[in-house]
Amino acid sequence: MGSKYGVIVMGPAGAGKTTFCSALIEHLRNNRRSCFYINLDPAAEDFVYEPDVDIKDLISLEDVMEELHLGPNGGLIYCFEFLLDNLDFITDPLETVTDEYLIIIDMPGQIELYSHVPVLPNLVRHLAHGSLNISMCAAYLLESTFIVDRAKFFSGTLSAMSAMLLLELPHVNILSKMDLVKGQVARKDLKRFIDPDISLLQDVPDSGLVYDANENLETPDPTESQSVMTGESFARLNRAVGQLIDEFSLVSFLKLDVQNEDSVGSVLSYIDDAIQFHESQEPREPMDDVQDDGDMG
Ligand SMILES: Nc1nc2c(ncn2[C@@H]2O[C@H](COP(=O)(O)OP(=O)(O)O)[C@@H](O)[C@H]2O)c(=O)[nH]1
Ligand SMILES: [Mg+2]
Repeated sequence: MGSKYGVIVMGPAGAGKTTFCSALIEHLRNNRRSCFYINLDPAAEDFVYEPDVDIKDLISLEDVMEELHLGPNGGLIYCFEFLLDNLDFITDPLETVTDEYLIIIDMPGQIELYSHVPVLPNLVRHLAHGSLNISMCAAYLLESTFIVDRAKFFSGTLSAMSAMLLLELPHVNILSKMDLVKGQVARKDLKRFIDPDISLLQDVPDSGLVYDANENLETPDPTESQSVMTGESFARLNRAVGQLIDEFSLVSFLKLDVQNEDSVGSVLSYIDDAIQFHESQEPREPMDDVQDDGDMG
């Protein structure tokens, strides 16, 4: 009986997923909450908190690449297919995890996982809809430094949306590493990224993203990379992407500064809401909170 609760932390490589997981674990500990940490990145090495389950104990990406002559991306997909064939590795330890725990799943950054390869939806189906019946949400991280390059930001937003549609889970989008853009972006500009405003793609004259009916009277050489990135077709593609994001209007971001406990706590409260964590919790006796705490000063 009882339910289980979890969050799957996703996003491109280097977005700060593992760092966010550590900050989340620390925050949970400080607030006397339990967590169960699962690492599914077979290339991850350094952890502040040792994972309770680590895919590296099942399969080594290095071995896969060497023995099957695969690159890192193909190797990773192989590892996930292997995991799906050996699901007990992850489902068995989860059987005994109770409803007070937050299960945190730290994912690799390979973008194909979030676009068209079906391994992740399969895994999620087993965790969320199988006998484990984990109430789960997805946290998708995007680096705030992407804001500097608007086309990059919108392509990142598109990948967040793709993951959202692929997994059909409650979804929390997070703009990570806010410390890196602090003081560099005006508050009102930042707002247009938090709740993406597609006109951002149109008001950067020097990016070539502005459509001007009088320009390009001569057709540029389409094979030149410069003309691809500044030409009208690139601008039109961007506008189409922007419009798509706008029409779905599903993507908005929470700001995350991992160094800041309040910021981590605020993101956690969105995750808790998405999985309806608090609804399940038994009211605790005040004495439960001070147990095993010798220093109550
Ligand atoms: N300045 C800053 N750096 C960060 C932050 N989060 C992560 N990093 C750095 O970004 C790099 C990638 O972080 P990591 O958590 O391993 O990303 P992952 O690949 O998504 O798991 C590491 O060098 C981190 O130290 C952040 O909030 N601020
Ligand atoms: Mg990582």
